[in-house]
Amino acid sequence: MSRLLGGTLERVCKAVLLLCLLHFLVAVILYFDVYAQHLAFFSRFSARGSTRALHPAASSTTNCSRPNATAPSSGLPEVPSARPGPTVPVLPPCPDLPPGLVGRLLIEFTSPMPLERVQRENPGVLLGGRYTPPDCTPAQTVAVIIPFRHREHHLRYWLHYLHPILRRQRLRYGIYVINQHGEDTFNRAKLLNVGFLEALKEDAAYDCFIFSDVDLVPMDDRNLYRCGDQPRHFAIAMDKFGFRLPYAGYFGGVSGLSKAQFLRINGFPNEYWGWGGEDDDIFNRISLTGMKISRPDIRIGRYRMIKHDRDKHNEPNPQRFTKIQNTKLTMKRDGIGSVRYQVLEVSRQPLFTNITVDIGRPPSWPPRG
Ligand code: UD2
Ligand code: MN
Repeated sequence: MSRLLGGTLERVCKAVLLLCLLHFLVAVILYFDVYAQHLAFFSRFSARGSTRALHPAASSTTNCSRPNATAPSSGLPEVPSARPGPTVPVLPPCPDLPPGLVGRLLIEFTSPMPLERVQRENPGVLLGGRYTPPDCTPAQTVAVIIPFRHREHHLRYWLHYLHPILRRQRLRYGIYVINQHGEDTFNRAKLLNVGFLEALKEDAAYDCFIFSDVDLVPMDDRNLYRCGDQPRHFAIAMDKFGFRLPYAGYFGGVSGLSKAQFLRINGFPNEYWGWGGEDDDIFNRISLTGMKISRPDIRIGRYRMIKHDRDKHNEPNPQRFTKIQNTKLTMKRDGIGSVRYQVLEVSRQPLFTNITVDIGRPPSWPPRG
């Protein structure tokens, strides 16, 4: 009897032991599954971290205290999660029409604008004035080139207004201030050529170049700073011209060319010293190569210019009228292929890259052509 009882007890014990073992096995399996999920979760985070390191501006945060603040929600489709493996998420292409644009903007140049304030307002902009949208992949990489000398006051307003606009436009961009060294006659177009070459040295990915005066701010963020299949003129309706195009062939202020378009016209002329004419020469180059200029809608292409006096080293160029008659002859020899200059300093500031350059001085007698 006791033997029978002992046998039953043994069987029960074995069954219990087996059950325990089974339980333990299930627990182990479940544990590893959860652990694997955790791993995937964390590696997704660290993948984002490394994207930030590669595209530092991706760490941008929305600062709603600044004017023209971006709405926190992007309105873009959710990025598919990287489950189950620890893969880097692929961001969707940026939409053609960026969500969250404001439209017409209030632009004024009376409130004080210390650089520290502008830096505080733009925490998402990375050293050198670089930015990459955190939530989508832009089709282009845009270098904004600003010809510059002694206009720090204008530059602060420009940075204050343009950084939030360019961010809202979901651009991957960099800002290059090309600062003419010395006090010789100013040469805007040559500085723009330098900007093209130097920006490409900084990042070979640039494929769109926006050339902007330092004193011009768009009044509407739907005026998208991108390149198209034709060279683009952005600043078509300025307050100083009564918000109208001053003449049909006007190409001054702010313009944009893709890398291919810029090379096709041999870049800009280097031989326009002093004020005026260089923008007409660029217009001629575009027409002579059979391209057409594209423009935004007149209501969207409005700009405010910061009032200023003519700089004494940017006096009207007396040769400009004859020079613009000869673009056809000069554009082959004078352009991006013939620009000579010396970079004196490259300094990456929080909101822009400053490149100080010696571009020489005008010849003491008028060059041929
Ligand atoms: C007009 C055009 C400009 C150009 C120029 C003739 C407009 C709004 N702009 O400018 O695109 O065609 O005529 O050359 O019509 N700059 C300095 N420091 C100087 C001088 C010039 O930084 O001492 C830069 C700065 O970016 C400035 C730009 O060059 O915005 C054009 O010079 P400007 O503003 O003195 O001449 P403006 O307004 O007549
Ligand atoms: Mn101006």
